[in-house]
Amino acid sequence: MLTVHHLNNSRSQRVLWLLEELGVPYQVKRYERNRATMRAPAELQQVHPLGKSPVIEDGALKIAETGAIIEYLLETYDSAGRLQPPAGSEARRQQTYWLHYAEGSAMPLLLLKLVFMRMASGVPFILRPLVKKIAATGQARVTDPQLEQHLQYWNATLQQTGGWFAGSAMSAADIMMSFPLEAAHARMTLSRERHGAVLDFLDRIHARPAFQRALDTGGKYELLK
Ligand SMILES: N[C@@H](CCC(=O)N[C@@H](CS)C(=O)NCC(=O)O)C(=O)O
Repeated sequence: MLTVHHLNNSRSQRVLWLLEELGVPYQVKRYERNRATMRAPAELQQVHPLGKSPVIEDGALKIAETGAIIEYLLETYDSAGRLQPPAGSEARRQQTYWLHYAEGSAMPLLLLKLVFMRMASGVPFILRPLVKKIAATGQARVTDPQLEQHLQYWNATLQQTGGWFAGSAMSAADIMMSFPLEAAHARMTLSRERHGAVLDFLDRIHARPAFQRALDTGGKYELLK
């Protein structure tokens, strides 16, 4: 049976959700982050040299990187095209774009924001005000204006397509993009006025039975707001 190496509160939630949407049987091997460092346990390095999640094993195959996993699952278990627009269509091209964009463009910025947010923790008391100031400046000058630009881009895209990232129906692009949207919601202040379509998207995906089943399987997901 297909195995998902799943880290709590992580990107691998998307893989569980996709498997639930497709109705593919799977089992989960759970790993817990270190509460102080938020790093994955060293045990995950026995699964993959980078020790990151998600990784899946399907028979003799072992696949890492969410985008690569999602492409493999679509090719192998979605011959009916339930979660991918037809090959050659403009919507399919859009799906490919968002599958790459999520980890290539959105997540590096969101990770930098997280680094700034946590920069002062663990720093000696005497240095803390200075480090806090540096972190606040980094957010004000670097991450926050760019993240707002990305948020506006997502909002406009979702408004234009009627609520989904690639074409007029839900696709794997929405599953891939769910994590940057969750992370942005957790790390930025979103408003109905400026980010209404993004917030509606999150409400809509959270209400899906397959999303809820994936939460039951994956355990507590603290990025949810
Ligand atoms: N681009 C990779 C990123 C993988 C990644 O950074 N995973 C995080 C979970 S959100 C992780 O395992 N972090 C634990 C650690 O770095 O120790 C993917 O999408 O699969």
